Amino acid sequence: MRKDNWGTRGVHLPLEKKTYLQLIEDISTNPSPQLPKYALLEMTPRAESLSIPAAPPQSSSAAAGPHLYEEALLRISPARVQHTPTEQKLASHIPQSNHLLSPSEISQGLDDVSQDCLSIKVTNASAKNRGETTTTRPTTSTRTTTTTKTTTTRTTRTTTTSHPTGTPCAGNTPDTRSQWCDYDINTNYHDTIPDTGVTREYWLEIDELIASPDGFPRPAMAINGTIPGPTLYADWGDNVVIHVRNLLHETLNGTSIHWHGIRQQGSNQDDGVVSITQCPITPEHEYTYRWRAQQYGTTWYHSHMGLQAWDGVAGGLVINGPASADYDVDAGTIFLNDWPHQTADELFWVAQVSGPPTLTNALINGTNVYGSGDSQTGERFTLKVEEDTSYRLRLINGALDTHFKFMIDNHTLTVIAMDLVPIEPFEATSVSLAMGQRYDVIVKANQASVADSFWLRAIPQQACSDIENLDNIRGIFHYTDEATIPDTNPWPFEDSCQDELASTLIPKVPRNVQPPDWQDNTLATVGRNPANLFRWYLNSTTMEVFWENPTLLQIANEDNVWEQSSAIIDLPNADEWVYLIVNTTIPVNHPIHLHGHDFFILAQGTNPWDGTLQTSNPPRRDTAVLPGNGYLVMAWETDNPGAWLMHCHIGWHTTEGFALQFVERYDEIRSEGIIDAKQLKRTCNLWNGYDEEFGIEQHDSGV
Ligand SMILES: [Cu+2]
Repeated sequence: MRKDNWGTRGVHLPLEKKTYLQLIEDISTNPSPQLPKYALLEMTPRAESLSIPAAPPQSSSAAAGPHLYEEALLRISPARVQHTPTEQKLASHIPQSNHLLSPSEISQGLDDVSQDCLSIKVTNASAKNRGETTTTRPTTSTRTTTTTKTTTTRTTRTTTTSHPTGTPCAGNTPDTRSQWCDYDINTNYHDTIPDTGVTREYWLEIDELIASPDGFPRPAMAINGTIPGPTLYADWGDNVVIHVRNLLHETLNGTSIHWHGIRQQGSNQDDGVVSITQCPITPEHEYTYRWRAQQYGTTWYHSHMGLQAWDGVAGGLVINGPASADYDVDAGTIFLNDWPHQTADELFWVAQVSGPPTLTNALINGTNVYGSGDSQTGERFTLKVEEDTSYRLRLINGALDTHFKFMIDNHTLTVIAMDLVPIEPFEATSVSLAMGQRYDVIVKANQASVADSFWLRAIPQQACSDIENLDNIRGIFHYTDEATIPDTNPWPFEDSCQDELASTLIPKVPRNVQPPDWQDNTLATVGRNPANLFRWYLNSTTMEVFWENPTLLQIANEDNVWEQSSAIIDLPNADEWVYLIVNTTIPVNHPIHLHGHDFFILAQGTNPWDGTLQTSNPPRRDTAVLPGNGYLVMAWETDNPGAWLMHCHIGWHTTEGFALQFVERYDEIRSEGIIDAKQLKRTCNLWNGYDEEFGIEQHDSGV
């Protein structure tokens, strides 16, 4: 059993802890590479003032947040060997004299670092012209500036990715959003992918820190020093290469990054799921993911180890492409997260023993207020808009256990995509987002005559969520330069954790479902394991898989006899239609997420099911709600060889075993070069060595 209260996956490493002032003192007197890097982790009386939320400056239309934390800047010793571009950049902002940084120095450093966090490298000569698309693709173009800069400063870094062969698309304009050069919104992206010849390369570092996104400091984990992590951008058809470095050695955490909803056709090993597609990335080591942006739209990436995703290891992922309706400005991602004042890992023990705990607060793009009156801390999310301009908002529910309804008072929303699937636009006053789901919406700023500012709300649905700061997950949508406190009222809504109506979710590229070649039923139940801890079961099996023995390693070793607790279902045949009926008699909703596929929703509702199936262009997406005491009938084609996880996206439930895995086309996984056995074994050997040295214990389902 772990004894400390956060993040630890095993025994505690006896690192010398120091306060901020001690560290600065150390650096001043002895700038040696041996300085402890993580001296700031302990929550000290200094921590509160250390964790100033400093939102990087963005364009006027862009949203506030995410926060970059001061520690991310300060903890790097200038004398240390700098092994990544981000670290080099961070270090360059620490004055040689090592005096305490002034707020303006910090601000300047954060600004530069926030640019550098994106660390894009585009390996295509024609990509240098991308900066000229400013007016049509605002969010991308901001980053494109960075591209040129970082590329030139990294001449010593070589890239092993393929040489450019194709043609990037310059994008579209506010009046031609349905277009995408030789392609458009009607192109069937399931079969057709632009060859851009562009490889986008990113460097991410996962580290521990004290963060106070709502003004309350607590231990957290962050990517490149921000919560949420930096939004990554690509264009439809690009190759994406991401180097992930694990710096979680204070808490002895392995890690991985899963690219939620990315199809990973032919690249199953880059799906980033520990115990399934890889061993954990060992602290102080790097793992490189490579995949193709076959789809486009809005998604996110997050750790797929333990509950790290909900302690801060998550970020937005935007793939530019056509859209099913026009808009003026891409306002970027809006991340909705619950945010307890204890770590998810600490609360996991409560969840296992006595059920889901009340969570303290929630954040909009990594920021919110907490408390009231004079004791209120934190800052609200703000979004400045111009009258008569339309904005695309990319909503992401990255919560652990909170179902949100999103709305902006007095403004209607035009919904244009669900997950990575463009849909026929429909109007709504609010949208319902289960954990793991995304909706892209367009809002027209046309209410300036009514008020200067309006509440933008993420409302936790009490039917399935429990947040202390319930009615105060709000940002400000404002027309004036300064955000003033709005005096506006929410749209009426029904408190509910159901998906949007299937009749409104009509995929723009229609696809029909054929009769099943294979089908199965699975019943979701909950019970106590021998240790009297809650576990979820699918057909009487609760998943328990092991970090050191991922499914792909077993396949590489030619094993094909699975442990019952692996919860593996074999789908050996190519291009068959699979139907899976998931049912539960327990009144708890579960957002079901399938890796490697956008699945079709043939039926969904509360029991009893009358057997009706929608096979003509049904909704399809990567995450859908299994209603409490209800059913979800899913279908997909076996068109993607690999080991694919299916699980409930409630953090507690995933870690409590609510998961299955499908080994799709076993023979081809082995024969088609999908497994890079060398990389797989190297990662596992490193992890096993670390495990042996520190005695890491696994307390959860393994995914
Ligand atoms: Cu669940």
